[in-house]
Amino acid sequence: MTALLLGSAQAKVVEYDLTIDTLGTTIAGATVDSLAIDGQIPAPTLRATLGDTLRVTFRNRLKVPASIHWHGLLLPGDQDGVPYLNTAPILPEQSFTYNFPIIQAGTFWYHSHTDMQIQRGVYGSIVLAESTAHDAHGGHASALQEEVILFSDWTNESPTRVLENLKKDDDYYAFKKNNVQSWDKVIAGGQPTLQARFNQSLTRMGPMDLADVAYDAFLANGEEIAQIDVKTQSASEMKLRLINGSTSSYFDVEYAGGLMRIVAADGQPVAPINVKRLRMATAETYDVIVPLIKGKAFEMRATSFDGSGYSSTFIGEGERVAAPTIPRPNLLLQGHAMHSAGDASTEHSMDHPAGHSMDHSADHSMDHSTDHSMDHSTGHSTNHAVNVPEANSDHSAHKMPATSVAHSQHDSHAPPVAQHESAVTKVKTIDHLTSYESLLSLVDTTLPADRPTRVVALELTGNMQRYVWSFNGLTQREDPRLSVEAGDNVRLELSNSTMMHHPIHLHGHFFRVINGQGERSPLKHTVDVPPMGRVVIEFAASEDQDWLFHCHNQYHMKSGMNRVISYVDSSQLDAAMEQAILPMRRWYSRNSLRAQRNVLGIDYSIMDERHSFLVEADHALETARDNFELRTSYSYQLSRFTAPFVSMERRRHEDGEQDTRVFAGLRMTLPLFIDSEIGIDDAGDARIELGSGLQLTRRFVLDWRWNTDEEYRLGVGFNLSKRTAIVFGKDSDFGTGFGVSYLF
Ligand SMILES: [Cu+2]
Repeated sequence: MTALLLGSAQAKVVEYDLTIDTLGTTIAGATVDSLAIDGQIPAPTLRATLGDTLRVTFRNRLKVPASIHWHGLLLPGDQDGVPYLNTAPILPEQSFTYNFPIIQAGTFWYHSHTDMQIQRGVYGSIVLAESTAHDAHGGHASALQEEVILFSDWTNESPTRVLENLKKDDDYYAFKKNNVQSWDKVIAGGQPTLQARFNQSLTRMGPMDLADVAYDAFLANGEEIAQIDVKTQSASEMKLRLINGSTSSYFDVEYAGGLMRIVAADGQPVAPINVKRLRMATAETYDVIVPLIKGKAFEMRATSFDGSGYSSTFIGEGERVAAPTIPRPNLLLQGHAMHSAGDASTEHSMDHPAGHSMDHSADHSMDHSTDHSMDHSTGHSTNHAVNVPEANSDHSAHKMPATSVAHSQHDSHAPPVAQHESAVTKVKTIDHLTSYESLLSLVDTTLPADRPTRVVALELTGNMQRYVWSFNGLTQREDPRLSVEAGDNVRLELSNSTMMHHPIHLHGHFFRVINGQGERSPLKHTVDVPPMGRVVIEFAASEDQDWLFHCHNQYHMKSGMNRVISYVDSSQLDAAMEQAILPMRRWYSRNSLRAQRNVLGIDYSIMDERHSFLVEADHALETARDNFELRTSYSYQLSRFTAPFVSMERRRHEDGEQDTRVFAGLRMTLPLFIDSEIGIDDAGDARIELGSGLQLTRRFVLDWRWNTDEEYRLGVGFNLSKRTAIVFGKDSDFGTGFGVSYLF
C-alpha cells in the first residue's frame, strides 16, 4: 500500500495503490487460499478527510474478475463499484482507479461486490475525518485515541460450497453448530416449547435459526483474539469505530470495561446512548466511546447472535478482564414468542440465559426489556421492529414531538451509571440495543416537503425448503428492478414474512429509518428487518441511473434478495445488464444415495428458484424380488407451499410385469410440514401421497411416506455427519434392511 497526499492542506488528493491477490491464510486450524488486499485481511484502512478527493487504484492479480464497493459512501454512480451495473469489473491482471470527492465524514467500509469474495477476505475499513483537526492520519493528539475494530466471520469451506450446501438443506449447518432443533429438545422444554413448535408447524414457518452458516471462526481485525494498545497511559476513554464486515453474521458486542457510549450509527452522529450490549446487523457501523483503566486490558467481545462463537479484542495492557459470556439463545422459543404475542420481541427472549428460558412459561415472552421503551409508554408490546406511525396510529407515543420525550422512562429503568461526560446532561442507558427506536439524529433529517411521496410496499420473502430469498415473492432473476422517479421522496415499507433477520442495504443514498423520532429520525445505509417485523425507511430520490438495493447477507443476496433501484429517466439498466448482474450460478442439485441390504436407491434433483427436475430410482437387491422403480418428475414452485407437477413412473414387478403411469397434479406442503402430492394418472385414477421427516434427536431422523395405493416406506436414520447416515428402512415393495445413506 502506498498512500500519497497531494495538493494543499485544505483539499488534498489522498491516493492509495492496492493489490488484490490470493493468500494462504491459516485460521482455526486450516490453511485455505483466501483473497487479500495488499496481503492482509482485513484490507488496509483507508483514511481521508471531508473535502479530500480519494483516488484508489486496485490491481487485480487474481485469475477471476474482482470489484470494490464503497459501503455507505455518497459518490457518483460510476464509482460505486457494482460490476456491470455501475463500474466495469476489474479483470485479471488489470487495474482500476476509483476517484471521487469525500463529501461526508464517519466510519464506513469497502468490500468486493463480486461473487462471494467478501467471505474470502476482500473487505477493509474507511475512516473519514470531519476536519484535519481530527486528522485521520494519526495527528489527533488532542482528541481521543481512535481505533477501528472490523468484525467478520470466517469459514474454511469454500463459500460457493457453503451456498451449495444450503441449497441441499437450509438446515445444513445446524448439525455442525449443534443447533438442531430436534423433538427431544422440544419435548424436554415442556409446554412452552411444544406450543411454539405446534404453532410453527401449523403456520408452516418452520423452526428458526438465527444464522444459516456454521463458521469456523469469528474475527476482529482479522484475528480471533486481537489487541489494541492504549497510546496515552493516562487516557480515560477511547473511541472505537466498530464495523460489522461479516458475510452473514449479526454480532452482540459487549465491553468488559463498562458501558459503551454510542455516538454515531452508520457514520452519522446520533445523540449519545449508553449501552451494555450492542446488536450489530451485517454491514452496519457504530462509533462508541469506551472507558479505560490503566493496568487493565478490557475485552470487547463480539458474539455471533446465534451463540456459536465470538471474537475478542483486548483494549489496553495489563490484567485481562473478560466480557461476560452471552448464553445461546433458546431457538425453540423464538417462534413461540412471535406467534403468541403478535410481533413481540424475538430479541427479547434472547436476553434470557438459554437455560432459564427453558423454564419460562408462555407469559414470560411478553416481558418487557429496557430496549423496548416505545412499547412501554403505550402499554403495547406489539412490535419490536421500528414502530411505524401509520400502522400504529393509535399509539400516543408516535404523536409526540421529535425530541424524544417518550424516552424519559429509560431513566426509571436504567441501572445506576457512571456518567463519563458531564457535558451530556442525561445519557440514556439501554441494556441491549437491538432495535432503532432510541437512535436520535443530531440534525433534522426530514425529506424535502415539496416533493411527492411514492410509497412502495416490499415484503421480504423466502422459501427455506429451497433456500430461495426474494422481495414480494420474486427473486432478482424474476423481477430485477424497482423504479423510482428523480425528485420523489421514496418510502419503502419493508415487512419481513420470513423467520430470519435481513440486513437491508441501499447503495449511494442514506435513508431515514422511521423510528418514532420524527424530524430527527436517524439516517442509515443498512437496516435490520427482524423476523416477522416491519420497518419503514424513506429517502429523497436525488441521484440518477441505477443503484443496488439488497439484503447484505451474501447468501441471501446470491439467492435472489436483490434489486436495482433505477431512476426511470436516466436508468442504464437493459436486458443484457440485468443478465450480467445475476449471480453466476442458477442451478443447484440435491442428491442422495441409499444402499441398504434390500435396496439400492438414488435420488437426483436439479433446481433453480422455481423449476425442479427429480429422478428417483430404486432397485431391489434381494433375489426373491426383482422390483425396479423409476420416477421422473418436473414441478414448478408456484408459491411457497404449492407446486404443480407432472411425473412418469416405470415399475417392474416381482412377476416381471412392467407398467408405466403418467401423473399430473399438485404438490403441497401441509400444516405440520407434511408433504403431500395429489395426482391423477393417465388412466384417470387418483392417488394421494403423504410423507414427512421428523428430526427426533440431533442424530436420529424418522422418515415416512404413504400413498392411497397402499404403498409405504418407513425409514430411521442415524446421522454420522450431515451427509452420512446409518439407515434402516422398511418398504412395501422392497422389503426391509439396514444400510447407509449419503447426501451429495
Ligand atoms: Cu437476508
